[in-house]
Amino acid sequence: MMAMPLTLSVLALFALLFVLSNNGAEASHKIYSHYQTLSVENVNQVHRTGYHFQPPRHWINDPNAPMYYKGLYHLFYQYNPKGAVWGNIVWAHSVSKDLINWESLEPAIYPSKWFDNYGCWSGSATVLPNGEPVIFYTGIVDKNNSQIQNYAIPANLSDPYLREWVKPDDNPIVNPDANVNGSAFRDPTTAWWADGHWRILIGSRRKHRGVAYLYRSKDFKKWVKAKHPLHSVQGTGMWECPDFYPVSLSGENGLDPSVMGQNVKHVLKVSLDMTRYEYYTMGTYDKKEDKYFPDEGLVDGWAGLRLDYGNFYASKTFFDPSTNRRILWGWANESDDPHKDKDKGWAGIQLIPRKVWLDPSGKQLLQWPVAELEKLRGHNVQLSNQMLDQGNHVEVKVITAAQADVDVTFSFSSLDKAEPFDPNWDKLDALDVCAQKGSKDPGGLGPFGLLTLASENLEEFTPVFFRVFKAADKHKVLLCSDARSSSLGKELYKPSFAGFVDVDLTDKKLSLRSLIDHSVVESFGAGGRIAISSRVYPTIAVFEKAHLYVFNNGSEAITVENLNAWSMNTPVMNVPVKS
Ligand SMILES: *[C@@H]1O[C@H](CO)[C@@H](O)[C@H](O)[C@H]1NC(C)=O
Ligand SMILES: *[C@@H]1O[C@H](CO)[C@@H](O)[C@H](O)[C@H]1NC(C)=O
Ligand SMILES: *[C@@H]1O[C@H](CO)[C@@H](O)[C@H](O)[C@H]1NC(C)=O
Ligand SMILES: *[C@@H]1O[C@H](CO)[C@@H](O)[C@H](O)[C@H]1NC(C)=O
Ligand SMILES: *[C@H]1O[C@@H](CO)[C@H](O)[C@@H](O)[C@@H]1NC(C)=O
Repeated sequence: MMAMPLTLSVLALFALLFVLSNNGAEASHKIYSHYQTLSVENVNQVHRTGYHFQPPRHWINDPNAPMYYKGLYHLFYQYNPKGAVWGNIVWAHSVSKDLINWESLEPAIYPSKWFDNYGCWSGSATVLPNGEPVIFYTGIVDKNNSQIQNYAIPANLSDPYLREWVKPDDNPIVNPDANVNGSAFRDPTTAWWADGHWRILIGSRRKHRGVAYLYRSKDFKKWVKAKHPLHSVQGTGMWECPDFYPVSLSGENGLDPSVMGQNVKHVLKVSLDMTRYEYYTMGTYDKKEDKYFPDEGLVDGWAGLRLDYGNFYASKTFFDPSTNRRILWGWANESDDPHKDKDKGWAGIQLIPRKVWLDPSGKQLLQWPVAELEKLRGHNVQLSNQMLDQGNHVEVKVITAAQADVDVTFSFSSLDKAEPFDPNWDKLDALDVCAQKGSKDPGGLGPFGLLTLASENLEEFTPVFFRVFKAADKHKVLLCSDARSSSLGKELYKPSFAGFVDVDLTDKKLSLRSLIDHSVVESFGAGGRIAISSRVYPTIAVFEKAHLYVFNNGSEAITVENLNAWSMNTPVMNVPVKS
């Protein structure tokens, strides 16, 4: 009688061990070992993007070490050269003159030394004062995912493509000490210089506390851990991909990471492995204490400000000295499952690079797609002073609605019909408010906005819309990018992504820009005060069957004051550099 259950439990134990040994210490990416090395020949084109960054095939994740060097933008990224799921990670490498047309090179960094034999994970570039770039990255040294920090330098500084990278034998630069969790210790930042020392951050956790460890160096070679982390927050779990940089209190120009002083505020962004979302705060960097203090009133945790309220992770900025901009890259994963990614032969895109700067209010960052993107704009259609009564939708015709850029300003004559804001919603994520108050539920002031990637009879559509609420003391504006009706396809992740945007409604206008690209809708509300990206997979609304509409489902009439839509051309996307 005992034999059966015992056998079963032994089997169960083996199954459990199998799962554990596969998932192990790396919480970030589920492991599908049988797909990891299943090279793809036939790539399914249906949902591939036209102008977002992606390689011809296979899996990508974090953007790494973006930089500008000798007239070229460089982007490295986590890449599986052997399959369409996470695994076998190398640093793929691409270059561009304009951040939009990209040529690919051979992978720059891949496992080859004892200090990175089990993986070359994310990191950053620092361009030293003499103009020489150095990359810091996380090396995996054993099957337990033990993590250390390494550096790599260009083999030939005269080569603007920086084709070849050398990993010197005096690596690593940083080993975890006994107080650091060595399997949660990764993603070194760009270095900054202050008071006679270089400094970097490394993301980590101490039990449930998210931590940004600080390391200092006089010579950029020997790095010593500071007594205190730069910053840490209880209950936030592993901090991945920290990003720390100054922003100017006046104007839109970006700053070199080492700029300090009166006219500067600092930004700390972290990617939370536990939620797979990011948040940021702004605050003061006390370089004497080497500590960072978020501004009062900002939420330093789950519910903090986000660079993007949708599908956006492992982001990283860099300073572009050629245009004095700070530019942000972020990764968007797929919303289908790994079996489908295996079938379609690819997974992951980088979102359009964005310029970031401080809002004049000092209370948040602003973002806008880099101006270079506008070079791809083709055929243009305009609408102006188009009235939208409740229940109306009007088509924006004669553009390629599956691959488009739309910029629209809506106006209304009064705020009176704004619906009451339920105080209980303060406890909810905006995504849940959007789930309750979607585009289909008629409202007062809103829902109004765009229906993107819509089929002609609206069996499928991804609405991006505003809803304005009246709270006790002020109006609250919700921007929602709702994937729930985006596809008739089953077993997809279809979140009702949303965020509240702090915007002045005195002029009774709200603007929206959406970058629509086959399986991604990347939207910027109120002039870049909020961004939301959704990945969606329509089954009917593909290629020329995709339509674009403006709509209003609120009782307050809305005017499309001005709308510009462009068909977007396809850039050079990761064609190999001719040698
Ligand atoms: C991995 O971790 C296990 C459990 O802590 C330990 O027994 C083993 O020696 C480690 N292996 C390596 C290669 O460090
Ligand atoms: C270094 O790069 C320059 C510019 O591309 C090239 O002319 C030169 O041959 C390279 N040197 C070596 C040693 O490869
Ligand atoms: C160390 O980090 C790993 C990976 O995140 C985690 O599984 C483990 O629980 C951590 N250990 C401690 C003591 O926090
Ligand atoms: C507008 O509201 C009507 C009535 O609830 C609904 O049938 C329709 O789907 C809504 N339109 C959109 C775009 O959600
Ligand atoms: C992207 O995929 C969805 C659906 O599988 C997950 O729910 C997200 O957690 C994941 N996001 C990241 C950043 O990995």
